[in-house]
Amino acid sequence: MKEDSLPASRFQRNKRCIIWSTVISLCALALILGLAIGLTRKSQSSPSENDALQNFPEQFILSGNNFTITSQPTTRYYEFNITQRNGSPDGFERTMLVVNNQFPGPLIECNIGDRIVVKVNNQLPDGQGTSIHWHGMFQTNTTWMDGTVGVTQCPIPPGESFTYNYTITEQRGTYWWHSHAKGQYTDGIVGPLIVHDPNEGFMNDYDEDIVVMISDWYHELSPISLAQYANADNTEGAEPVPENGLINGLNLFDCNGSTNSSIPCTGGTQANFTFVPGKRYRIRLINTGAFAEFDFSIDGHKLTVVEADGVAMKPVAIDRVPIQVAQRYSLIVEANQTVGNYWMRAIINQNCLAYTNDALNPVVLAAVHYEGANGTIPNSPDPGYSDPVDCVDLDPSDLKPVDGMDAPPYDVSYYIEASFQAIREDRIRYGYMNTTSWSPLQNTSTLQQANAGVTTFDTNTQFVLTPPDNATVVQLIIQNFDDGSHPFHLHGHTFWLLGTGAGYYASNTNLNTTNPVRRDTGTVPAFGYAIIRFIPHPGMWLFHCHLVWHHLMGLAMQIQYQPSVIRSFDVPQDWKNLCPS
Ligand SMILES: [Cu+2]
Repeated sequence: MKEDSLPASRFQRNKRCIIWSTVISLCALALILGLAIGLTRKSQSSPSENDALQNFPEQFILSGNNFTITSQPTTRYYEFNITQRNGSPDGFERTMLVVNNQFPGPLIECNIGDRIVVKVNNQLPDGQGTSIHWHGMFQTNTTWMDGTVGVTQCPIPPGESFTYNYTITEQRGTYWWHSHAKGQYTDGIVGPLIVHDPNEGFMNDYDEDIVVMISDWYHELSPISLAQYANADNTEGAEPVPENGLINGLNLFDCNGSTNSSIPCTGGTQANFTFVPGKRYRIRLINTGAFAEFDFSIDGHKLTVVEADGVAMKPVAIDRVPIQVAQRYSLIVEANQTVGNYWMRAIINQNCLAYTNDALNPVVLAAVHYEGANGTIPNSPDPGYSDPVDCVDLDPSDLKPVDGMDAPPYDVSYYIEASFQAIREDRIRYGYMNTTSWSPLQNTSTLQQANAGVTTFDTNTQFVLTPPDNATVVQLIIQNFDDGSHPFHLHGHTFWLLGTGAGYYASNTNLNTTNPVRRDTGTVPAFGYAIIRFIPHPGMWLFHCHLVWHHLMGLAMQIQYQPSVIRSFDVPQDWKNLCPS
């Protein structure tokens, strides 16, 4: 899609007029109806402390609201107002950071080829800069729109705005967006990003399309949890353990387990889904959490995996899916069981947690209600699952991309050691990629510097790997010296995952180059290794463990590709202005 072809044609403008007048008429009708039946929902654009935090389950049912799946590109405009407020997704009230007064945040639903324009208004209190990262988006020729504080931009200061503007080419499937400033997404700045494509290949294999976001949930703001973790007394490096888990932003909580009786606690509600007997559902499963790995299942139903991280996979039917932080799967589920009510289970794998939190019920449930069933509360028996011993991905050998591509030979290969070490004077354990522990640059970003012609970076905090300009395929061997596994995410790319294993990578380690899984987030096992290959494109790309606590302690590095092209990028002035000169 060329940029100059994007301005709307008269036909499109007329069409847009018709759409807008339809939208306006529908809005007016909805308003009248809303008033008539006494709906109390407030305007989404003017949140105040007194409004209840909004959860809109209807936004998780895709292709509603007259959305049309088409290959005709358009521009979609959004406005995100980011505020700090109280909320109680599971009935336990805490301070949250949210977009448009809703949690989970607004759905971005679009078609391949669409231009996405999001004006982000930072209405957070002083000192809290923010950004939005579009997880999994390639950002081809728009690396500055990747939304990563300290890497591709400076934070949007409180009271100010920044408009993201990028085009989604050659990508379809299931993505998400989240703040990439400190640990803010853990506090509520998250939402789904779905890209439709009429040529995705399996649109005829399902009738309904729904989003299921699962996440762990902490009852403290992320800076408080981080302070517990980043502490010299925490010699074992025990990561904070969540108090709960959520499905589409909801769950119950046992208020008796709450230690502070002065904090309002109502016990919450569970998410619920309605199945029409005989219909087939595409579930877009997204782990938007901070730390916990989940195993997802629906009692009595097979799950057929057809997509991982935006890449269509040959169908494989399984009973439960392990999903690491930041990963996504599309699962096709047929409502082919006896009409009744069934539990959807997202179970936190406690073998991946550093300690037991008595407040945590690791079995996170939602109700799947068949239309016509008696009652709504599931009574399906507990399948008696136990937690997998290892905190690893769904077996990569189960995932075969439909669009088969063998991993090409690499032009350059790098060996990277990931570790946690308490070697500084403060005795705090930091994450290292080789000898560098990442922390974001202040008042600038590596991309800003690279665009201005800077070629060397502060190696204390920035490990910037610059492959040769003519390297078309880059290989990374990541050797993990930590007792925890790490779901690594490469910004702006999907990579081939050629192999993972326990122990040390060796030159005779068996690599699978025959149509291996391609994804954007893959797990390096505890005391193990992973080998990935990717085709780099110009820009500055963060490569980091997506477990928030590990990332914040420095387990991150950057790939800089073709610095001369980065220097030639005509970056927008408002982007430059984010960094104080
Ligand atoms: Cu990690």
